[in-house]
Amino acid sequence: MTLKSILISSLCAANAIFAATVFQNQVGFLTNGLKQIAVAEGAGQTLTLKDGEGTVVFTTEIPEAMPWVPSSKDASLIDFSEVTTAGTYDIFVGEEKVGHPIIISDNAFESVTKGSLKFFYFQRASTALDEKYAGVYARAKGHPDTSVKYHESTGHDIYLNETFSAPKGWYDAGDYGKYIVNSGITTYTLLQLYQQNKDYFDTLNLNIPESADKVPDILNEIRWNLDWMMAMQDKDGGVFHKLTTKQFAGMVMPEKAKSQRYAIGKGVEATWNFAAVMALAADIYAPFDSKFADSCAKASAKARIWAYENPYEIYKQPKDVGTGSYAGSNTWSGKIWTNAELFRITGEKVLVDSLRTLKYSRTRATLQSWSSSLMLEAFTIATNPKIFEKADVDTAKALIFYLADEYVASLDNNGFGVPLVKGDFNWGSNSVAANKGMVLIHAYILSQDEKYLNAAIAIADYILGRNPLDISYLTGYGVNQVMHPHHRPSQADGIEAPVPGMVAGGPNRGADDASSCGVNYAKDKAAAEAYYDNVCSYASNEVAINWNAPFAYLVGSIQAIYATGKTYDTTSTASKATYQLDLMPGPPKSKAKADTTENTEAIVKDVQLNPVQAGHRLVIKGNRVLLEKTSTDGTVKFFNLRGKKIR
Ligand code: 9MR
Ligand code: 9MR
Repeated sequence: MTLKSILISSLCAANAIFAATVFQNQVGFLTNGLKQIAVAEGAGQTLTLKDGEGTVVFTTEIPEAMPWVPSSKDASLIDFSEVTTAGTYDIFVGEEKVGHPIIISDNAFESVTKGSLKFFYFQRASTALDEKYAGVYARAKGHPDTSVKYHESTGHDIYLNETFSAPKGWYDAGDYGKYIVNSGITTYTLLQLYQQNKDYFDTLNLNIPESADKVPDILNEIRWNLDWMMAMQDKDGGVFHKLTTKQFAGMVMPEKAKSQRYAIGKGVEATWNFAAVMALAADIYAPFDSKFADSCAKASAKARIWAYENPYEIYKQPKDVGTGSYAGSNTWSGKIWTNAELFRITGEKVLVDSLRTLKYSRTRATLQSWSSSLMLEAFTIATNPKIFEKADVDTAKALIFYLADEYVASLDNNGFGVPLVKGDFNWGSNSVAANKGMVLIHAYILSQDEKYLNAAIAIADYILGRNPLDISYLTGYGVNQVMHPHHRPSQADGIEAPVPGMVAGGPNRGADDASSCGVNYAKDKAAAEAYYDNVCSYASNEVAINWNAPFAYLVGSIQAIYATGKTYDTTSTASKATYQLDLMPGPPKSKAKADTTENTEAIVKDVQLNPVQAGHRLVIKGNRVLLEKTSTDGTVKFFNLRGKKIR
């Protein structure tokens, strides 16, 4: 035996023991898109891709492995984008077949686009799901929400035993609550997906009950939630924070969860969210249902006035309520967001001033989430350069590129080729991933620079399997799928596989549910491995509408861009100033006096039931209601209800 052959045979023996492991998108790669996989324990060996006949279509030497901080394993990144023939291929390292089949097609992201949008149909409240659309996941009607009570936190007199009707909407997540703040970002994200990719989505069929009508299915689905949101606006323009039971239901089907439902809270967070979304909806639905669009525009303007007049109505979770709080979102950006969306449809100058405050927050760019809408207004402004002034457009773009460039930079020497960092792995980390993708898609739309599109594809690949757990986080798609999400219908329906098309929350270093699970699955784990595919794990394995929406946006935009060969044209006038709305805060001048008294009474009543915050109280001076703020040194200052200092 020569020395060389001894070396070769011992190398082969070593390979047999330390087989290379492949981490890859398990669903599909686009024919003309970026194609990457990550390989651990393979450096120095030869990797080949073979087609069904065994013909080698790609071969490379596996490069040195690199770390990726959120993973315990180092990996070598392989790029096989040069393979542009649709088909199914097997991966070999040396002679050994590894990983999962590589599927390449022009429509690789279409099934996941449809699936992640169909999820919203499965989440519909107040309706039965017919077998024709839901297949084995057909179910009875739950939560009619036609006699909803007012919780005292709404400011309504609970002794009157009034009820109101607010049916439809999507269940928020694995629970059956409906929350305005979270509906806001979700609905905006889906509306943008449509608005920016009309050619693709005008004809995409989701097989839902409205599929036969003339409205694009994605808009039919969104309408289900908008109808509910509309019903959450109180007569005075303020919007209730949420509609839930007082406590979470057990793990039962919707029709078995029969506890009384309440409107809970009424505050600026929900009201700004509502106002922004309704303004965008007014624009998008105008060609399909002008009456509805008109009512969206009016509801938006009315909500905005309420929010201006009640800036201190901050949602506080009542003591007797245990459902999700969605408390603490930033309201200054909700205000800018609303003014931006309303400016787009009215052209009213009074709305522009607040946009200027964006300048000061440029370096505070924060990824969008249910609690921060700053990037949402940035998306709207940056993609409408014909409507907004250059200074505002430049600021919005700066915000987007500030974040997008940071994500792209994180790809340097990154073994998995995934632009996520350790700090991303908290409750709902897959939505952080998908929302980063949404920023990157905007950077691509605005620059046409492929590095942003490629980084977005890397994030889609991550969620679909290129992660250290070799798991597809989208139920129903991929080889190793999530099987036990914290999702009440999936747990209670007696069907083994969960409802398809749901993005699981994902790894969470915090393991906030460790006590419910009886195990701390994050202990001694790398960030991207702190995940538990168990129904107990609401902090790593729940599903949620605001997690599915950015994923649908991400894969839907990527698919649409490759299918149509173009991106959203930001230079086309996206909309005209078509609405004339009453935008001035304060009661209409002609009836000023009567309304003031009425408002005063309403406000005072609210206050007694719902104190503002420590050191603040509302006082009546003459016929005016003022906010009195006492600081810790005892100084007292007075403000009017629009936040302006009086003395
Ligand atoms: O099922 C609830 C889930 O939808 C929420 O996101 C989560 C956090 O608020 O709470 C879940 O409910 C759990 C409760 O908080 C604690 N006891 C166990 C409940 C079900 O797992
Ligand atoms: O997504 C929310 C996450 O950011 C919070 O940390 C967490 C705890 O407040 O709540 C998450 O939202 C849950 C909501 O409160 C109730 N429905 C299920 C949501 C997803 O877990």
